[in-house]
Amino acid sequence: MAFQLPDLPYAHNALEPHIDARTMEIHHGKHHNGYTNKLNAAIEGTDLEGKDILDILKNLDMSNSAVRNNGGGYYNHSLFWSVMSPDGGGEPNGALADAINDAYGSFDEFKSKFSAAAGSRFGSGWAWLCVHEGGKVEVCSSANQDNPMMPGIGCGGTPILGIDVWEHAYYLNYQNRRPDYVQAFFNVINWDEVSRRYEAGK
Ligand code: MN3
Repeated sequence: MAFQLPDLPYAHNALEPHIDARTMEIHHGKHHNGYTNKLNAAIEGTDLEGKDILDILKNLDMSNSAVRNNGGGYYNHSLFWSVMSPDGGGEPNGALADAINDAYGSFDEFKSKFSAAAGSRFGSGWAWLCVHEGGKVEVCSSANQDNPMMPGIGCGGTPILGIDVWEHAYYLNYQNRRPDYVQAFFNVINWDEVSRRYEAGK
C-alpha cells in the first residue's frame, strides 16, 4: 500500500487570518502531495516498500536523499496539519504543561525558545518540540525536511509539535516576516493533539 496524502482535518480557510487559505491549498495540495508521490516513487521496488513511515525514518540511510527529503516531507507535514486547529491557541495543561515548566520555567520562556529556534533556522527547515523517554521535553530545529527521529540529527526524541519555516509555508501572507508567522502560529496550535502526542511519546 503506497503512502496517501492525508486529508486536512479542517477547511483550507479554517486557520485564517493566521494562515491564509491560498497558502494552505498550495502547501497541502502541491507541496505535501509532491513529497508523498516522490516518497512512493523512491521506495517502489526497494526493501522499504510497505514499511511504516516511522520505521523508515528511524532506520534511514541518511545518504538516501530521495527518501530522506520526501519521507521527511511526508511525515513532517502530516504532523504539522494535525497540531493546528481553528480552535487552537492558548496554553497546554496537565502533564505536558508540567514538562514545559520543568524544562523552561514558564510557558512564555518556552514560547521564546521555540520562536527563536524557528526564527534562527537559516534557510529552510523546521522547529520542534520533542519528548524524550521519561517525559523530558526539548526545543530544537532541523534543516530541510529532516526530522529528529532520523539518525544523527542531534535533537533526539519524538517530535510532538513542529512548525514549517520553509518560505512556502508563509511567504504569500507574510513575505519575509517569518517572526510574524511564528507568532501567529501560536494562535492555532492544537494543544490537545500535542498533549496526546506527548503521552504517546514519553
Ligand atoms: Mn512545507
